[in-house]
Amino acid sequence: MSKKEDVSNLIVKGKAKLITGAVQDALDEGCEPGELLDSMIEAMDVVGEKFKNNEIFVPEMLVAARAMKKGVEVLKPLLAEGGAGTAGKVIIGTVAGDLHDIGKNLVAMMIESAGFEVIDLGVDVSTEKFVDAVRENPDVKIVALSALLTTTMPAMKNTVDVLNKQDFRSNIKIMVGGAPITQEFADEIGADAYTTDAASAAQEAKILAA
Ligand code: B1M
Repeated sequence: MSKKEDVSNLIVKGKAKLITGAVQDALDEGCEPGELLDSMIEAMDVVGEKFKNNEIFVPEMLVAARAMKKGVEVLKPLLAEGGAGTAGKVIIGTVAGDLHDIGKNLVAMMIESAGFEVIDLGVDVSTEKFVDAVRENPDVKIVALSALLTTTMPAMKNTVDVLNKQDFRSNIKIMVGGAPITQEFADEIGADAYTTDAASAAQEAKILAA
């Protein structure tokens, strides 16, 4: 078994204590950080499948998430290319009722490494909190919303609805993403952009802020 596969297995099994060493081993073996991250994301899909099939339950999903986060920490400095907020400010958060933050954190990391200053509001972020954050940061260029549950897609819609009615609307761009989100949904709710993954989110942010 390759070191890369070792990392995936440790994520699926939720072995957070062993993950740092395993990620380092895979890198030492010559695995590219981006390639390793992709296989780690695939491991989370395996976790999701197992959950869907009732082979594992929420606690196992939680420990897998912990292992994933620890692994990403090792990769972070290698994936980040630098840049010190020169491209502008981005506010990011996972919408109300939604606690998933791994994808949102990856998007924040890639946007940051594209040269933006990122204000991360965390998870379960209310519409009011997004609005307040824009008011507190009038120079913000982009508001980025993540949702991982079909049940929190209405919260994303509500946040975009409310943002669309604010006086500052013409000064900001709204980006949305997350596993259940589609281009069609993004268009329907009046967001400015939808992207499927963290790397394309960073590319899109650069286009929107230009
Ligand atoms: Co949850 N969960 N979960 N979960 N969980 C999913 C999402 C699920 C698909 C699993 C499944 O059934 N197969 C399912 C949702 C089903 C649905 O809505 N259709 C689900 C469920 C049902 C639930 C609970 C309801 C379970 C329960 O309690 N009965 C519950 C809800 C809690 C809540 O939020 N209120 C729940 C809880 C949890 C944990 C807390 C245990 C844990 C999250 C821990 C954490 O994030 N800190 C968890 C996990 C780990 C998952 C899975 C297994 C993995 C998610 C993940 O991190 N993926 C997930 C199954 C899956 O995704 N395959 C699942 C890796 C991550 C890199 O991908 O987040 O998709 P992702 O991000 C991607 C893209 O989506 C995109 O970029 C990233 C990659 O580059 N992206 C953006 C994300 N945000 C973006 C924003 C952008 C652009 C792109 O622009 C702004």
